[in-house]
Amino acid sequence: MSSAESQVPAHQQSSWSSFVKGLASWSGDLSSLTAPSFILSPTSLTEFPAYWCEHPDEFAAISSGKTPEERAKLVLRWFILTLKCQYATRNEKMGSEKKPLNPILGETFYGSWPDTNGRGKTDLTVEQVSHHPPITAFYINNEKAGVSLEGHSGQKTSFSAPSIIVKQVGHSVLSVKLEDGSVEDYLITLPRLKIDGILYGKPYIELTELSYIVGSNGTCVTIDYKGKGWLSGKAHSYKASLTKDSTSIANLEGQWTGTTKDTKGDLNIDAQIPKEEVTVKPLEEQQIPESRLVWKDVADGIRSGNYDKAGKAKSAIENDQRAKRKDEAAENKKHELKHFNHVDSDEIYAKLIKEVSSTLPTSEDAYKIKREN
Ligand code: HC3
Repeated sequence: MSSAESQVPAHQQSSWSSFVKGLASWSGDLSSLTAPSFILSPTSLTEFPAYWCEHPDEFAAISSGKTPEERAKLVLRWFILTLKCQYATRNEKMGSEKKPLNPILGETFYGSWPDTNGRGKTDLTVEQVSHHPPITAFYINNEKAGVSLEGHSGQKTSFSAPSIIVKQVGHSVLSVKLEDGSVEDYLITLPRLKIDGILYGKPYIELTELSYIVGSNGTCVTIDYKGKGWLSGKAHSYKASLTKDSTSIANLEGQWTGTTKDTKGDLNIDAQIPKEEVTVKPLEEQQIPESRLVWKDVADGIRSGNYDKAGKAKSAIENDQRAKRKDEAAENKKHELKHFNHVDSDEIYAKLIKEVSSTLPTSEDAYKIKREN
């Protein structure tokens, strides 16, 4: 690598080299590895579930499908559009993938997308339900449209030179209330990530292997993610096939950051359509442990380049957390989740995963939103 290609600031070259060397012997939770300041993000991972809904109209439109086939196509369209938001927006906004803030246990993030076309408002509830290992649970709901998404996300990371491999732990379930009062569920598994560009100090995400969307209505999507050099030779390429009771409905080929063609039908997608960021109430109206308030001083320090301020604020949060856990242990008290209940085995996962994979676990735990009576 020539120094002209490197995005690492000259004065951080040696700490970046040590960080990269450290990665080679690292496996487990990357969030706790200390990284050089230029690669730090001022955003906590509890904000990331908002990426699932940066096309709120597409999300709400799912229930307008009249048949299982129509709804499955709308689910697939919405899902493909979420990929660019989830895995490429930070590159566009900040020039590269950065290291997000590691949420504290119980940290919350609330947001919404206003009703812009009569389909209703969409609300987001996020809670950090585990710190070691880090797990984030979320619930996105459009009451009027009758569409919701419930899921949790964690990561297992390893280094396979020159990339970081991130196995996503968890799954999501999209539920659609139908006119006859019944509910259709779609199990969504999460793709594997390969973080490239590390040696140059310009990390970016490529998706790899397979992910699935399995409907309780007999529909099934397999998505095969391939990087550069496959099909069109373009980055972020993928192929997806949608079937209903084994009959093919759509065959997609394209880029999840760009355009997709349906070689079977009419499900052509343009991932460049405008997205809508989540609306969050002002900081003055937030309360601890709401994410932006918890991390305010750290984020201010990172944004203004005052890393000393950021470091001190981060240590204060971590010390406070250690003291809280110690007190809980001394009092024999367990941290209570605010918005979610943990279940050892998600019934929907166990029922639907069988339809697509014999290699994925037959049962997975989950976090279910606590419903008000
Ligand atoms: C791997 C990752 C943390 C996890 C992020 C997840 C998987 C979280 C759930 C979202 O729905 C999707 C998502 C997108 C990005 C993922 C992050 C990318 C980088 C970050 C690592 C912990 C940081 C790696 C450090 C460095 C310096 C290479 O960026």
